[in-house]
Amino acid sequence: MSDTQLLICGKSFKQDERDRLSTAYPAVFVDGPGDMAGLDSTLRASIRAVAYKGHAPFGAEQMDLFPQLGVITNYGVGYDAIDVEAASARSIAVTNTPDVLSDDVADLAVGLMIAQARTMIRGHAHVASQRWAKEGEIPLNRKVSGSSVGIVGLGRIGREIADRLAAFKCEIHYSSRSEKETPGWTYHPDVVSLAQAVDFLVIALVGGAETKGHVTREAIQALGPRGVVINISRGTTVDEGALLDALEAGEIAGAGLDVYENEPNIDPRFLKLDNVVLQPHQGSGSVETRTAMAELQLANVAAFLKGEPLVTPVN
Ligand code: 8YV
Repeated sequence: MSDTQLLICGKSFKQDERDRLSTAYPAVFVDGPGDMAGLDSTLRASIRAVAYKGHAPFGAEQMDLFPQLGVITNYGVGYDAIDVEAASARSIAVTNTPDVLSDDVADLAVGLMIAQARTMIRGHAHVASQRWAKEGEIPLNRKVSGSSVGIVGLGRIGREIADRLAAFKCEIHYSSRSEKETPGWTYHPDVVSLAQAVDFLVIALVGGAETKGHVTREAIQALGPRGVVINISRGTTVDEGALLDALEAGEIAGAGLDVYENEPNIDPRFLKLDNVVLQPHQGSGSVETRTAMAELQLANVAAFLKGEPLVTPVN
């Protein structure tokens, strides 16, 4: 019988995060869910908790490898990689790391809007390549303050984005499953009417099957030639082919993206565009926030192993 109760799964865990977990509890590490079956069966039989980080699917097949598994603690607010229904059916709890990352993700969304509209990437290249002195100013660009913005999904992160943009004197519109109590923001029951009403469409939906392709080709086209798509949620929430078609054809003005359908090997069509600002899924990636996420994940592992209530349960 092994005394290892914790499985740390995810090659994107930083060494200090792994160390913190394995100092707290005897642990074994695998790169991803695909490596779990390779663990020794005696070891698998003793695992009671998984600390997971990543976006590779973690489903019933993997859960069934661990007869004593009681909790999967996800490092991240989005748990679309984990089959929560399969976990619930096996009485396995799932936890995530909400709230602690909302500020960072909202900051990045606003940063992407400003970087795209004010052509900051071009501006940087103009200075760095010394063209400024030779060629003078870059072309005029586009004002963000006071513009009309549509938030797709007014959850915790969506609200943080809206609050920030309200301070930028933007006109706030939103779509969500139901109308929320908001300070004078305009509700749209569907994403097409939302897109018609605004210039910037900021996607802050949860991921997963439920929201796959939620921002449709029709919605992207409804944005029109001044429209900019900002996505800090999951690549799956947008019809990515339709987005690329619209960007290439100039049917919309541009995009600021932190997430893609195929990460990290994104569609090469993105790389040829000059109307986009692309980030490597770093929404929660500040030292402060990642530390808070790691602590919250460990707190959930600890609560479970001590038989205490979970801090941030999902199911
Ligand atoms: C990732 C995220 O968790 O919280 C989320 O849903 O997408 C990110 O914070 C992070 O990149 C680690 O995989």
